Amino acid sequence: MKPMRVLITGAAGHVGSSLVYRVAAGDLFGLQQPVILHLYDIDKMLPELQGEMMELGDCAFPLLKDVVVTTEIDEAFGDVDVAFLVGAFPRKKGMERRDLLEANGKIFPAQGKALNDYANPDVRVVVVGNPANTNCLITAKNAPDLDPSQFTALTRLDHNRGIGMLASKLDAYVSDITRFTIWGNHSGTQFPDISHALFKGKPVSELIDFDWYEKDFIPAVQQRGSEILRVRGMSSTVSAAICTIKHFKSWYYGTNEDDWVSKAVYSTGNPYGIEDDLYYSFPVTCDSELAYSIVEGLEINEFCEKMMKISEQELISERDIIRDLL
Ligand code: NAX
Repeated sequence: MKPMRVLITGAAGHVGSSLVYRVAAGDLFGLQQPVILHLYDIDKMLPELQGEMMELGDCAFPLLKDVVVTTEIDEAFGDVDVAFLVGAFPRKKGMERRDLLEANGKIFPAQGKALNDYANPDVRVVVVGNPANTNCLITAKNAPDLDPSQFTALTRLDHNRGIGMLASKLDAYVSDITRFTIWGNHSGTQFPDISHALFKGKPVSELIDFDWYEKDFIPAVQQRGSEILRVRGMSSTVSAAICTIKHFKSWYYGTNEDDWVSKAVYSTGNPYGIEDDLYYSFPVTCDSELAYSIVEGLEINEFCEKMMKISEQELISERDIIRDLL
């Protein structure tokens, strides 16, 4: 079987290194498919990457055919089938969102060009590095030979955070909750929507108090990343890596019947009147290998529409800031 080449950028960082060992162990494609890992980071992280490669060797993963460790972009992106774009400049104290957008905006045009020029033309891309939705837009726009549907940004962590909190509120298993949605940006404006969510087939909205939903649940999901940072002085790592894998697996193997997942995908032509040319999180089903569709026909009430628009506006203003990079 031909090995799948999986690129992880920022592979020396917290999320990247958590991903590396899981992909090597077969978490992405199952226990038959060999993989070749491409580990990419900036020059000063080379010793970290080399240490990671030694540890991978020590694990003797049966499916790991080879490891490419590099700080050269053409080598890193060469022939890759899957690209997890995790590497990004971290937000520092006192930095505004605009500063972060500008700093990270500089990273992603080069990576879009490298995907365009060196990757497998059928590559699938998951952008994790923040601001993930707008970084995804920059990457896709700099890869004109690839289709915008080959690019996605991670909101699965937000989706799973929401399901986890609902399950806890309802004293239920997470598997009993379906049709939950994150709309919009992976940021404090994201909208966690329970208006179509079901608990064992019953509407969740009939089982919980709207006041709790609006005043406690929505801000808790929106601010979960900051809360983790506050509690332990470090942002999400393993949960981010696991949800990145879940995001890709839903795409590759398909979503469960009668359910969907949240993914930030290209908004052009979406059925909910969201502005074109953004990467916006929608409810998405995946029916066959590496294809997805935005769920159509959901009724959107006034409250939901207002919340969805807030996040849309934020994405439009992010796009305005980095327009020269598109
Ligand atoms: P770390 O600071 O631990 O790691 C980032 C890594 O990226 C470092 O090794 C750094 O050297 C590397 N890097 C910097 N510039 C690079 C470049 N030009 N090319 C390649 N690599 C580069 O951060 P970590 O905690 O791993 O988080 C990584 C990114 O994920 C951050 O942007 C973070 O905000 C984002 N997250 C996104 C999440 C999401 O749900 N979309 C959740 C988890 C995470 O917070």
